Amino acid sequence: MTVNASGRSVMERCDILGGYSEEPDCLTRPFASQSMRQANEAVAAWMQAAGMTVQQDKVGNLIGRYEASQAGAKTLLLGSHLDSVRDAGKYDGPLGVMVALACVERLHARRERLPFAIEVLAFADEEGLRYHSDYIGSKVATGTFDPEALHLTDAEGISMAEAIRAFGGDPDPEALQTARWHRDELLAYCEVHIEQGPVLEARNLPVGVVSAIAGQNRISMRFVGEAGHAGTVPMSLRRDALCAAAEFVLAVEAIAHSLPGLVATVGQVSVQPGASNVIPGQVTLSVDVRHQDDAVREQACRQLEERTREIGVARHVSFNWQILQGHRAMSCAPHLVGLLAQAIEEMGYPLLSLPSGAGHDAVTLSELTDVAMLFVRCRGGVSHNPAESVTMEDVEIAIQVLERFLLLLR
Ligand code: HGY
Ligand code: MN
Ligand code: MN
Repeated sequence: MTVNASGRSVMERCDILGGYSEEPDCLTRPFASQSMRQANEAVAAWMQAAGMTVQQDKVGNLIGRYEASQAGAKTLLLGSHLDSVRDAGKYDGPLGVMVALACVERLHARRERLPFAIEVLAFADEEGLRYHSDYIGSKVATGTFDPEALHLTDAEGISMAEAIRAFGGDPDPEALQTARWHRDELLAYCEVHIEQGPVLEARNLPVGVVSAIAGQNRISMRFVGEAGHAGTVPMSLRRDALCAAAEFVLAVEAIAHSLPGLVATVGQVSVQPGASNVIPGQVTLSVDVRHQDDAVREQACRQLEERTREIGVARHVSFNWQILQGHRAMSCAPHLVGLLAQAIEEMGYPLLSLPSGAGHDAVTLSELTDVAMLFVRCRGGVSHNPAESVTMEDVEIAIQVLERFLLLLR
């Protein structure tokens, strides 16, 4: 099987998966949705054709296993996630699963087995679009899932437990807290992912090795003022929740600029009651804060909370500050970074090691085993956007680097 054929197959499969969506005119594939079911069915068939045994676990992760050359061998984990953000690109997640699958397919085509088993993982929820609780799939796989999340409800009021059950999974808290592997069974986890940033393109490099993944917090903020008649309440008597939120959003931006390396984003805002002739009484917004250094990220969260208090006092509005999730920054395993680096250099490409500002399932897997990530150049660094794109040439290079990585692990 030529690497060109493998590259083409990866691109075609990402196109096919890009067609499985909850929305007709854009790609939105949330956790435990019908479109996720379609994606799992397609990937399961491709895995079986590649000589893998396939199963879907209790939360909807898809796992394809390619046996080792001998019994009792350790297992190398590869993969990424199949869920998406809203109006997503088609490579964030699926590219990593398809490149991993392509490497197994090529081993199968050569009737080759390695001295370790390979499990290709297609995680059920990395983005947290439906429940704002991220890494559900990899947390269940690694036994780090918090069963409290089962009570979270989505925009339709469906609890996570109900969604898991409807998807054919088992929402039993005990079951969801039992790791799929014991640490001693594992060799490592390696994830291929688009860079989702501009660095590789700026350096004209097809791939790069990830050194570390930024820590992040996701916060839910609410300002509560007083709804009122837009025509009769004098400006001086208003407790306008949206004006407070607007001041807060600019404060988020200002604090992010003031701390080098910090990124902070308000991605969601909802205004209640949301009528044009009513003074907004309540505004709920999301805050995403990230940094490679946990101390700086924690300092930024403290500053943001302090600014919120100041705005609330000045505008006579109350506020609710709720940290939905927090992840420490993590470093990839040096020996695995070295093997990926060696694989890249053996192919004659200059080596670049770079940190990831985006979160990945590798963060969760690092609780259980050593992790490594390979970044693939994406045009303009654009991601979480339908314009996300990679070239087939770069995908072929990623396949070859991952293949060499497997051989170096032997
Ligand atoms: O938000 C992130 O970093 C990832 O795409 N979930
Ligand atoms: Mn993403
Ligand atoms: Mn991703």
